[in-house]
Amino acid sequence: MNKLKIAIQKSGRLSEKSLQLLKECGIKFPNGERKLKTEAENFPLEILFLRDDDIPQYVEQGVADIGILGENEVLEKNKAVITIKKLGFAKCRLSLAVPREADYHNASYFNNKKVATSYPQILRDYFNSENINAEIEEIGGSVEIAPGIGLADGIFDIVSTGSTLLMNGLKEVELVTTSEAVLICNKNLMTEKKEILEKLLFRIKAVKNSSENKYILLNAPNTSINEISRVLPGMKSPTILPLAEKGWSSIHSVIKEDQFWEIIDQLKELGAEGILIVPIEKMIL
Ligand code: PRT
Ligand code: ZN
Repeated sequence: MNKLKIAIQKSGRLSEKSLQLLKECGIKFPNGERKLKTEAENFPLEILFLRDDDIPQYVEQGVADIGILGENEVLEKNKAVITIKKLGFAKCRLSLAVPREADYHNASYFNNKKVATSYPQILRDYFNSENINAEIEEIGGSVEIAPGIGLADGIFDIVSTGSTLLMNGLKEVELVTTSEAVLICNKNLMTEKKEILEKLLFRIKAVKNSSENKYILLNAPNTSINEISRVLPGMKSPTILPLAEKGWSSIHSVIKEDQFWEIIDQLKELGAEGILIVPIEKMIL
Protein backbone atom coordinates (compact mmCIF):
# COMPACT_ATOMS: atom_id res chain seq x y z
CA MET A 1 0.00 0.00 0.00
CA ASN A 2 1.19 3.49 -0.84
CA LYS A 3 2.30 5.75 1.98
CA LEU A 4 2.15 9.50 2.19
CA LYS A 5 5.60 10.98 2.81
CA ILE A 6 5.76 13.99 5.12
CA ALA A 7 8.91 16.06 5.59
CA ILE A 8 9.43 17.76 8.92
CA GLN A 9 12.36 19.66 10.41
CA LYS A 10 15.03 17.35 11.80
CA SER A 11 16.06 19.54 14.69
CA GLY A 12 15.06 23.10 15.38
CA ARG A 13 12.19 25.25 16.44
CA LEU A 14 9.58 23.37 14.41
CA SER A 15 10.60 19.77 15.17
CA GLU A 16 8.85 19.11 18.47
CA LYS A 17 5.63 20.94 17.54
CA SER A 18 5.44 19.11 14.20
CA LEU A 19 5.81 15.72 15.88
CA GLN A 20 3.38 16.78 18.59
CA LEU A 21 0.77 17.66 15.95
CA LEU A 22 1.11 14.21 14.35
CA LYS A 23 0.79 12.57 17.78
CA GLU A 24 -2.34 14.58 18.55
CA CYS A 25 -3.71 13.29 15.23
CA GLY A 26 -3.43 9.83 16.77
CA ILE A 27 -0.45 8.86 14.65
CA LYS A 28 2.04 6.60 16.42
CA PHE A 29 5.65 6.23 15.39
CA PRO A 30 8.76 4.79 17.02
CA ASN A 31 10.36 7.17 19.50
CA GLY A 32 14.02 7.45 20.17
CA GLU A 33 16.92 8.32 17.94
CA ARG A 34 15.81 10.44 15.01
CA LYS A 35 17.05 8.86 11.82
CA LEU A 36 16.54 10.13 8.30
CA LYS A 37 13.09 8.58 8.17
CA THR A 38 10.59 6.57 10.14
CA GLU A 39 7.25 4.92 9.47
CA ALA A 40 4.04 5.50 11.37
CA GLU A 41 2.68 2.36 13.00
CA ASN A 42 -1.03 2.97 12.60
CA PHE A 43 -1.38 5.36 9.63
CA PRO A 44 0.00 5.15 6.05
CA LEU A 45 2.59 7.85 6.68
CA GLU A 46 6.35 7.96 6.33
CA ILE A 47 8.16 10.78 8.14
CA LEU A 48 11.33 12.27 6.65
CA PHE A 49 13.51 14.41 8.92
CA LEU A 50 15.18 17.21 6.94
CA ARG A 51 16.61 20.72 7.24
CA ASP A 52 13.75 23.14 6.82
CA ASP A 53 15.58 24.92 3.97
CA ASP A 54 15.44 21.74 1.89
CA ILE A 55 11.77 20.95 2.41
CA PRO A 56 10.29 23.16 -0.38
CA GLN A 57 12.58 21.62 -2.99
CA TYR A 58 11.94 18.04 -1.86
CA VAL A 59 8.19 18.60 -1.87
CA GLU A 60 8.37 20.19 -5.32
CA GLN A 61 10.31 17.20 -6.65
CA GLY A 62 8.04 14.67 -4.94
CA VAL A 63 10.78 13.22 -2.71
CA ALA A 64 8.31 14.15 0.02
CA ASP A 65 4.58 14.55 -0.73
CA ILE A 66 3.88 17.10 1.97
CA GLY A 67 5.93 19.08 4.49
CA ILE A 68 5.69 21.24 7.59
CA LEU A 69 7.80 24.41 7.66
CA GLY A 70 7.72 28.14 8.23
CA GLU A 71 5.94 30.29 5.64
CA ASN A 72 9.14 32.36 5.50
CA GLU A 73 11.00 29.40 3.95
CA VAL A 74 8.17 28.76 1.50
CA LEU A 75 8.27 32.40 0.37
CA GLU A 76 12.05 32.52 0.22
CA LYS A 77 12.53 29.33 -1.77
CA ASN A 78 9.64 30.15 -4.11
CA LYS A 79 9.21 26.56 -5.31
CA ALA A 80 6.17 25.18 -7.13
CA VAL A 81 4.33 23.80 -4.09
CA ILE A 82 0.86 24.41 -2.66
CA THR A 83 0.34 25.80 0.84
CA ILE A 84 -2.69 23.94 2.13
CA LYS A 85 -3.02 24.82 5.80
CA LYS A 86 -1.74 27.28 8.36
CA LEU A 87 -0.88 25.39 11.51
CA GLY A 88 -0.90 28.15 14.12
CA PHE A 89 2.52 27.62 15.71
CA ALA A 90 5.99 29.17 15.27
CA LYS A 91 4.41 32.56 14.67
CA CYS A 92 6.90 35.31 13.94
CA ARG A 93 7.42 38.33 11.70
CA LEU A 94 10.08 39.26 9.17
CA SER A 95 11.20 42.79 9.75
CA LEU A 96 13.79 45.36 8.84
CA ALA A 97 15.82 46.73 11.73
CA VAL A 98 18.41 49.49 12.03
CA PRO A 99 20.73 50.69 14.82
CA ARG A 100 18.77 52.23 17.68
CA GLU A 101 20.37 55.65 17.21
CA ALA A 102 19.60 55.83 13.46
CA ASP A 103 17.45 58.76 12.34
CA TYR A 104 14.78 56.62 10.66
CA HIS A 105 11.58 58.02 9.16
CA ASN A 106 10.45 55.63 6.44
CA ALA A 107 11.63 52.81 4.19
CA SER A 108 13.38 55.23 1.80
CA TYR A 109 16.07 55.24 4.52
CA PHE A 110 17.34 52.05 2.90
CA ASN A 111 18.14 53.69 -0.45
CA ASN A 112 21.85 53.18 -1.16
CA LYS A 113 22.25 51.29 2.13
CA LYS A 114 23.41 47.74 2.72
CA VAL A 115 21.11 45.25 4.45
CA ALA A 116 22.22 41.84 5.78
CA THR A 117 19.77 38.93 5.69
CA SER A 118 19.28 35.19 5.31
CA TYR A 119 16.11 35.92 3.30
CA PRO A 120 17.37 37.78 0.19
CA GLN A 121 14.46 36.76 -2.05
CA ILE A 122 11.73 38.08 0.26
CA LEU A 123 13.72 41.26 0.88
CA ARG A 124 14.37 41.87 -2.83
CA ASP A 125 10.66 41.52 -3.58
CA TYR A 126 9.89 44.02 -0.81
CA PHE A 127 12.50 46.57 -1.95
CA ASN A 128 11.27 46.22 -5.55
CA SER A 129 7.67 46.80 -4.53
CA GLU A 130 8.71 49.91 -2.58
CA ASN A 131 11.07 51.15 -5.32
CA ILE A 132 14.02 51.09 -2.98
CA ASN A 133 17.50 50.66 -4.33
CA ALA A 134 19.49 48.90 -1.60
CA GLU A 135 22.30 46.40 -1.57
CA ILE A 136 21.44 43.00 -0.09
CA GLU A 137 24.18 41.11 1.72
CA GLU A 138 23.21 37.46 2.12
CA ILE A 139 24.56 35.78 5.25
CA GLY A 140 23.77 32.40 6.74
CA GLY A 141 23.17 33.21 10.40
CA SER A 142 23.76 35.65 13.29
CA VAL A 143 22.38 38.38 11.06
CA GLU A 144 21.80 40.62 14.08
CA ILE A 145 25.51 41.27 14.59
CA ALA A 146 26.07 42.59 11.05
CA PRO A 147 25.55 46.33 11.77
CA GLY A 148 27.71 46.16 14.93
CA ILE A 149 30.71 44.77 13.01
CA GLY A 150 30.29 47.21 10.14
CA LEU A 151 29.07 44.64 7.62
CA ALA A 152 25.73 46.34 6.94
CA ASP A 153 23.62 49.41 7.78
CA GLY A 154 20.59 47.37 8.74
CA ILE A 155 19.22 43.83 8.86
CA PHE A 156 16.20 41.93 7.68
CA ASP A 157 15.43 38.96 9.93
CA ILE A 158 12.88 36.95 11.85
CA VAL A 159 11.60 38.67 14.98
CA SER A 160 9.60 36.99 17.67
CA THR A 161 9.84 38.68 21.09
CA GLY A 162 12.22 41.39 19.84
CA SER A 163 14.82 40.65 22.52
CA THR A 164 17.55 39.68 20.00
CA LEU A 165 17.19 43.10 18.35
CA LEU A 166 17.22 44.84 21.70
CA MET A 167 20.32 43.01 22.88
CA ASN A 168 22.14 44.01 19.71
CA GLY A 169 21.24 47.68 19.86
CA LEU A 170 18.77 47.49 16.97
CA LYS A 171 15.20 48.71 16.49
CA GLU A 172 12.50 47.15 14.34
CA VAL A 173 11.39 49.69 11.73
CA GLU A 174 9.38 47.89 9.01
CA LEU A 175 7.31 44.72 9.30
CA VAL A 176 7.57 43.14 5.85
CA THR A 177 5.60 39.94 6.37
CA THR A 178 4.38 37.56 9.05
CA SER A 179 4.94 33.82 9.20
CA GLU A 180 3.75 30.70 10.94
CA ALA A 181 4.19 26.97 10.40
CA VAL A 182 2.27 25.72 7.35
CA LEU A 183 1.55 22.44 5.62
CA ILE A 184 2.70 22.38 1.99
CA CYS A 185 1.90 19.82 -0.67
CA ASN A 186 3.30 18.58 -3.97
CA LYS A 187 1.33 19.76 -7.00
CA ASN A 188 0.76 16.34 -8.56
CA LEU A 189 -0.25 13.96 -5.80
CA MET A 190 -1.68 10.68 -7.03
CA THR A 191 -5.25 9.89 -6.03
CA GLU A 192 -4.34 7.33 -3.39
CA LYS A 193 -2.03 9.79 -1.63
CA LYS A 194 -4.62 12.55 -1.91
CA GLU A 195 -7.02 10.33 -0.01
CA ILE A 196 -4.51 9.79 2.78
CA LEU A 197 -3.86 13.54 2.88
CA GLU A 198 -7.61 14.20 3.21
CA LYS A 199 -7.71 11.89 6.24
CA LEU A 200 -4.72 13.60 7.78
CA LEU A 201 -6.19 17.06 7.13
CA PHE A 202 -9.47 16.01 8.72
CA ARG A 203 -7.55 15.07 11.87
CA ILE A 204 -5.39 18.22 11.83
CA LYS A 205 -8.52 20.37 11.61
CA ALA A 206 -10.09 18.51 14.55
CA VAL A 207 -6.94 19.05 16.61
CA LYS A 208 -6.73 22.74 15.66
CA ASN A 209 -10.41 23.37 16.37
CA SER A 210 -10.12 21.72 19.76
CA SER A 211 -7.18 23.90 20.77
CA GLU A 212 -8.96 27.05 19.61
CA ASN A 213 -12.21 26.27 21.41
CA LYS A 214 -13.38 25.53 24.95
CA TYR A 215 -16.42 23.73 26.27
CA ILE A 216 -18.42 25.88 28.66
CA LEU A 217 -21.04 24.80 31.22
CA LEU A 218 -22.96 27.17 33.45
CA ASN A 219 -26.10 27.52 35.52
CA ALA A 220 -28.51 30.33 34.77
CA PRO A 221 -31.94 31.52 35.83
CA ASN A 222 -34.51 30.56 33.18
CA THR A 223 -35.37 34.23 32.74
CA SER A 224 -31.97 34.95 31.17
CA ILE A 225 -31.70 31.84 28.92
CA ASN A 226 -32.57 33.77 25.77
CA GLU A 227 -30.00 36.48 26.35
CA ILE A 228 -27.32 33.98 27.35
CA SER A 229 -28.02 31.92 24.22
CA ARG A 230 -27.33 35.01 22.16
CA VAL A 231 -23.92 35.45 23.82
CA LEU A 232 -23.13 31.74 23.45
CA PRO A 233 -23.80 30.73 19.85
CA GLY A 234 -22.22 27.26 20.19
CA MET A 235 -21.76 24.95 17.23
CA LYS A 236 -25.49 25.01 16.40
CA SER A 237 -27.14 26.43 19.48
CA PRO A 238 -26.45 25.84 23.17
CA THR A 239 -27.76 22.74 24.97
CA ILE A 240 -30.18 23.67 27.75
CA LEU A 241 -31.03 21.21 30.52
CA PRO A 242 -33.38 21.90 33.46
CA LEU A 243 -31.77 21.83 36.93
CA ALA A 244 -33.39 20.12 39.90
CA GLU A 245 -33.78 23.58 41.40
CA LYS A 246 -36.90 25.18 39.97
CA GLY A 247 -36.45 28.17 37.66
CA TRP A 248 -32.81 27.31 36.81
CA SER A 249 -31.14 25.56 33.88
CA SER A 250 -27.73 24.25 32.97
CA ILE A 251 -26.41 25.63 29.66
CA HIS A 252 -23.65 23.90 27.65
CA SER A 253 -21.86 25.33 24.65
CA VAL A 254 -18.54 25.86 22.85
CA ILE A 255 -16.70 29.17 22.84
CA LYS A 256 -13.60 30.46 21.08
CA GLU A 257 -10.54 30.62 23.27
CA ASP A 258 -9.83 34.21 22.25
CA GLN A 259 -13.36 35.42 23.09
CA PHE A 260 -13.27 33.73 26.46
CA TRP A 261 -12.79 36.65 28.91
CA GLU A 262 -15.16 38.97 27.10
CA ILE A 263 -17.90 36.32 27.10
CA ILE A 264 -17.38 35.42 30.76
CA ASP A 265 -17.94 39.06 31.78
CA GLN A 266 -21.18 39.23 29.80
CA LEU A 267 -22.40 35.93 31.27
CA LYS A 268 -21.80 37.07 34.82
CA GLU A 269 -23.77 40.23 34.14
CA LEU A 270 -26.65 38.05 32.89
CA GLY A 271 -26.72 36.14 36.17
CA ALA A 272 -24.76 33.01 35.20
CA GLU A 273 -23.30 31.00 38.09
CA GLY A 274 -21.01 27.99 38.48
CA ILE A 275 -19.28 28.59 35.16
CA LEU A 276 -16.97 25.73 34.12
CA ILE A 277 -14.57 25.98 31.18
CA VAL A 278 -13.27 22.62 29.98
CA PRO A 279 -10.63 21.85 27.34
CA ILE A 280 -11.86 19.96 24.27
CA GLU A 281 -9.91 16.84 23.33
CA LYS A 282 -11.01 16.73 19.66
CA MET A 283 -13.64 18.71 17.78
CA ILE A 284 -15.27 17.46 14.57
CA LEU A 285 -17.38 20.05 12.80
O1 PRT B 1 18.67 23.57 10.76
P1 PRT B 1 17.51 24.12 10.02
O2 PRT B 1 17.89 24.83 8.74
O3 PRT B 1 16.43 23.09 9.83
O4 PRT B 1 16.86 25.23 11.01
P2 PRT B 1 16.96 26.82 11.01
O5 PRT B 1 18.11 27.20 11.89
O6 PRT B 1 16.92 27.36 9.63
O7 PRT B 1 15.58 27.23 11.65
P3 PRT B 1 15.08 27.37 13.17
O8 PRT B 1 14.90 26.03 13.78
O9 PRT B 1 15.85 28.40 13.92
O10 PRT B 1 13.63 28.02 12.87
C1 PRT B 1 12.70 27.33 12.10
C2 PRT B 1 11.52 28.25 11.81
O11 PRT B 1 10.94 28.70 13.03
C3 PRT B 1 11.85 29.54 11.08
O12 PRT B 1 12.01 29.33 9.70
C4 PRT B 1 10.62 30.38 11.40
O13 PRT B 1 9.57 30.05 10.51
C5 PRT B 1 10.22 29.90 12.80
N1 PRT B 1 10.55 30.86 13.86
C6 PRT B 1 9.65 31.35 14.77
C7 PRT B 1 11.74 31.40 14.17
C8 PRT B 1 11.56 32.25 15.26
N2 PRT B 1 10.24 32.19 15.62
C9 PRT B 1 12.68 32.98 15.80
N3 PRT B 1 12.52 33.73 16.77
N4 PRT B 1 12.97 31.26 13.60
C10 PRT B 1 14.01 31.93 14.10
N5 PRT B 1 13.94 32.78 15.16
C11 PRT B 1 15.22 33.48 15.58
C12 PRT B 1 15.56 34.69 14.68
O14 PRT B 1 16.32 34.27 13.57
C13 PRT B 1 16.35 35.59 15.60
O15 PRT B 1 17.69 35.21 15.65
O16 PRT B 1 15.14 34.00 16.87
C14 PRT B 1 15.71 35.29 16.93
C15 PRT B 1 14.67 36.33 17.21
O17 PRT B 1 13.87 35.96 18.28
P4 PRT B 1 13.44 37.04 19.38
O18 PRT B 1 12.46 36.33 20.24
O19 PRT B 1 14.70 37.44 20.13
O20 PRT B 1 12.83 38.21 18.64
ZN1 ZN C 1 16.98 26.43 8.01
